[in-house]
Amino acid sequence: MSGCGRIIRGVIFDLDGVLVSTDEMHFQAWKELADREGIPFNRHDNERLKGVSRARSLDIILEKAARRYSEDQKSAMASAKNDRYRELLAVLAPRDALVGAGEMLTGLRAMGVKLAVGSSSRNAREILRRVDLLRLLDSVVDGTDVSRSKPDPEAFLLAAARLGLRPAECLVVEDAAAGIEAGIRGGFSVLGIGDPKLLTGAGRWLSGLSKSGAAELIAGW
Ligand code: B16
Ligand code: MG
Repeated sequence: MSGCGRIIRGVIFDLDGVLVSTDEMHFQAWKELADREGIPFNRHDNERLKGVSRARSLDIILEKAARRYSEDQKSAMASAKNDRYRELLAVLAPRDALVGAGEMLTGLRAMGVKLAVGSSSRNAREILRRVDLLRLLDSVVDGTDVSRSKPDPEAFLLAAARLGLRPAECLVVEDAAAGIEAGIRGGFSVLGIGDPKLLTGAGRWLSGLSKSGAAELIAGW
């Protein structure tokens, strides 16, 4: 939503695809698992996994499986994928924050804007620590804090509550269709990061956080 004369007092950032990109690591870990099981999985399929939970990601991958898996087998597969993903995360360092992310957080903080992350990832805190952005945030809501993952607005609503703000006072910044939908359903102003054709419903779009100043980001909603 934009053009309603809202004053933005808080910004809730999605993590993966907005502040940092671990897409390639998620893809590699899922691809290795799919190959082991003989399940077709390519980069096009991978697009559907962005922003959704680990369990839902596995269900999407298993749509193309030739056999059925028990809940115990699925839980073991999700856990094996996460072990591999965490091995890959070990190389993450401050240089891996996306261009403009640190500057945007620093600029907004200097203006007194409250800052949170609302991520589906259960690894969000560790990722933020590795890229040295954790210290710039007032609150982090991750996949361990919510029972319903995006497109449900639970993560963003909890983040706003922790900032002491109403949804109408917060801007959600998201790169995935599921997250844009979550922001809209929660009553937030929503900025899309990426291709407007894939992110319908956002009030505005940017190709990345380096394309805007902090004051510009929150003005005019
Ligand atoms: P994990 P976000 C999401 O992070 C990723 O976009 C999505 O691909 C992943 O499946 C999900 O986190 C869960 O991640 O397996 O680490 O719990 O975009 O919501 O920050
Ligand atoms: Mg994302």
